[in-house]
Amino acid sequence: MKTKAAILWDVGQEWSVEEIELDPPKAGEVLLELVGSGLCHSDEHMVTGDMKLDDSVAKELGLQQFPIIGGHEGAGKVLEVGPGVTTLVPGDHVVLGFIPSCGRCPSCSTGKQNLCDLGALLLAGRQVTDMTSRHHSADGTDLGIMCCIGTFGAHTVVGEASCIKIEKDIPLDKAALVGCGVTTGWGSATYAADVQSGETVVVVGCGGVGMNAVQGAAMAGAAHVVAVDPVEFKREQAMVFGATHTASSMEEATAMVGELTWGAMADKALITVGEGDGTLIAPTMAIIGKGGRVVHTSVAPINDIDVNLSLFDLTLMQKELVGSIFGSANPRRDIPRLLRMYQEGNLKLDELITKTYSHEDINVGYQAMRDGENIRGMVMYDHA
Ligand code: CXF
Ligand code: ZN
Repeated sequence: MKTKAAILWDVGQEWSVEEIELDPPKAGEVLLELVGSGLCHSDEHMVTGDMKLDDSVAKELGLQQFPIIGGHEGAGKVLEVGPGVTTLVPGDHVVLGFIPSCGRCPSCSTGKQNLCDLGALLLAGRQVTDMTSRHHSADGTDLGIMCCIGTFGAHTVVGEASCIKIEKDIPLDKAALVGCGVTTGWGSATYAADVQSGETVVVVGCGGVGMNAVQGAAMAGAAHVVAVDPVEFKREQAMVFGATHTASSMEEATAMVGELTWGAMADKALITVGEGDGTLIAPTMAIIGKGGRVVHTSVAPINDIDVNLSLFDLTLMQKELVGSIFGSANPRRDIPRLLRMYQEGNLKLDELITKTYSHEDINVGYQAMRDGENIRGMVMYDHA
């Protein structure tokens, strides 16, 4: 079938919205009509080249990252299922998890679906089922798909492992956000940081992920949630999502946390800035106290290895620095769970969407993200 998708032909270019040819689903795959897609910073990492594998590495692994259909925060309806699909039928509503979860690998079978072995294919851009492409440009070029899903297409074909079935009365545009930003932020606070009631928590960076870390920390009962962001609008919004205090810089936040805790400093800090940066580690480790934990959720440039960190302080203050992918959450449990919380009025999703854009205006949406205007922008597809 023919459909439209936003393609990144190479690093440094704009998203190009084009008609593409989409093959029918093969074994273990499903064809979806998507409602739209969140504009997450991780797709921007493809544009800047921060997530580009070295050519030699890509060649060795037999991967071709570009051209690629972006997008990894989507939801939609199942139109068709391929042979052997057992858990979905046409008409089902699904959220796409940005990490597939097969349910059978060692990680999935031990409650760590965010570490599913199929995640190894996240940057491969091909179908998780057989490493080939169902998506092709008008001139017949095979197109990769971001995170094995490519939600910048109005339709897509994905592996059953990427689909989380949800109730049909949940608005699909809100549900889409739970495929990445919401679960990543909320899980970073509740699972990775393991925020406990009464704790002091600092969230560094309040975009689509950080805002949900604020929301998760507040929900877990933190006494103080200090939201740090240089953008005033984001600080204001953080108060709506449960922050108790805001700061525009780490210096300001450090002084504030010192006062709030009578010098004990924070129990937990979460790094959720749009682009991970090794120079942020030392100031964030300094904002937590003895036995505290810093969770690193941001995606940093793929080849960066430099970090500034006081190993003296790490040892003597027995601090922890941990990474977290997908908020250390289990997509098959947590996506439906978060959506249930939304339906019952206990999780904010509507307030996350600052602005929606037409498919054609996707680059306008990304410019707004760069300019700090959006908590979450979304592109919405016209299926009329
Ligand atoms: C990212 C993590 C790295 C691969 C792409 C998706 N997570 C969320 O945006
Ligand atoms: Zn994302």
